[in-house]
Amino acid sequence: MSQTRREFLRTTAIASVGGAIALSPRGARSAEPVDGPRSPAARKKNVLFLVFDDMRPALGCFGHPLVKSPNIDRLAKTGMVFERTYCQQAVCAPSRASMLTGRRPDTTKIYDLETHIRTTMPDVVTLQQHFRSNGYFTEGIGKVNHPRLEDAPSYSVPHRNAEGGNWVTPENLKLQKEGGKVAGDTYDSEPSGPRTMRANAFESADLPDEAFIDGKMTQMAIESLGRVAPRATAASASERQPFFLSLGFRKPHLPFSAPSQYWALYDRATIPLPYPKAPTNVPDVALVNWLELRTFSGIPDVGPCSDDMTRELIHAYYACMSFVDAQVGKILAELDRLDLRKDTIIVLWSDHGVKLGEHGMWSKHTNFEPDTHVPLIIADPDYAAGSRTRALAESVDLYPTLAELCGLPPVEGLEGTSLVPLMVDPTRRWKSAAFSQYPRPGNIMGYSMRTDRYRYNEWVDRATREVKARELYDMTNDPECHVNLAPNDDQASLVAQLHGQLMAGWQAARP
Ligand SMILES: [Ca+2]
Repeated sequence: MSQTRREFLRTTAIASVGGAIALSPRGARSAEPVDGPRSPAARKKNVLFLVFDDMRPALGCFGHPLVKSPNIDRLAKTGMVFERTYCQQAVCAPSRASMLTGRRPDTTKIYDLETHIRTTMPDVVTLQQHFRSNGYFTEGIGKVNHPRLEDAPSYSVPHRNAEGGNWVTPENLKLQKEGGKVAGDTYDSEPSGPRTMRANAFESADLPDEAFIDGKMTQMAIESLGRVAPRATAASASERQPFFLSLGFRKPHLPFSAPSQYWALYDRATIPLPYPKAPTNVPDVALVNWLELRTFSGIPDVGPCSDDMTRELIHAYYACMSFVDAQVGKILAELDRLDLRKDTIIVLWSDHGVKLGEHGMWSKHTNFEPDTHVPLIIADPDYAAGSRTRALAESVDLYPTLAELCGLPPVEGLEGTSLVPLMVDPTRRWKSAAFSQYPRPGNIMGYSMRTDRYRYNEWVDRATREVKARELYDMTNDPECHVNLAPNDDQASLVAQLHGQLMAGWQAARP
């Protein structure tokens, strides 16, 4: 383990010693609403929802020692950092469908990248739709739902995407046309998509941000803010209309393409290598062959990435993190310029995390911590700035949280819990567990539970309910999950206890 990595783990451990700590900008322990909740007659707050793709919480404000994210860190200082938030399924479409409907995958029945929510839940009222039906102007730009799965009833105006592809350099555009790898029919548990040529897994180009799709989408969002600002700030209540703008970035998803100025922020030699082995005693069903990365040119079809390639891929991922961070900075500057910050809730969230070589694997599609752990920041001008919590949160909590923060009526059937009480008191008793799941071929579902101390997984035959395999990781003493303790005889009583807690499910874990 490198010095940097040890320091990071120690910092994380120290940060967790005191549990949740809320610090106001002046450093005082305070979590009371700054001005108290607004009266119903007060101006409705706007929502700016920043959605990222495959972003793990590798950010300065989450304690990462290397990633440079000054703009997101500044955003964090105006709101609350939820240090331990977990997605409900670590792949794009199921995670987004779950968050946007406020239901878990076993309710949405969306486990793949092809099923539209209106197929399985034709009458569901989505998060944005709820705002729209309560008088908000709702708009979606970029990857909010999974591509081709956008939902018209969610928006006041048609959803828009920026023009552009995954690569910008002549070398990669040529590879994409001829000579690149042909993406396979399937990878991991994902269903078939269109057969496309895959160029390199990363690229650096000395081009402006706007040459890349996320740079273009940022400009679209800035233009949109200019259009909605007059209505959102109208003096007359009859003319005033708040907005809910969802902006879905494509990065830091593969391919890791970013302007060269963001690559230049990092010294590759200082990037520590991840622990490259699967956990001892791990069942095969928990693992993936990371075919998503293997479909890119230059990546081996079998076997591990070399240490050099591992560092280059991580360097590329960090460059993408700083690239999207810079886009957040532009949007925050525009909100300030339009004087919208004082009336706008800003949310930063990612659909899931990724493995960057941990356990000898890449990308997502598992129940491991790097895949299920997501960044979440909520900055509401009415609540204490610069606060943090270690309480367990889930993506499915966002819907009831935003509805409550904006004074919207509650919605029946939501399966998350509003996080507003934590924004008032970050140290209060909260959920006893967060839940994720991931399907595998053969009608197997991996049910995963993160408690304060443990991650416990069961791989279940969905027809017979037979538990085919179990995993138990002690996240306090083994934070990188080197050893699956579930087969150990001396863990039997703990396994039995956690099994009971998993069976009781999210309903029993509520605060
Ligand atoms: Ca994703």
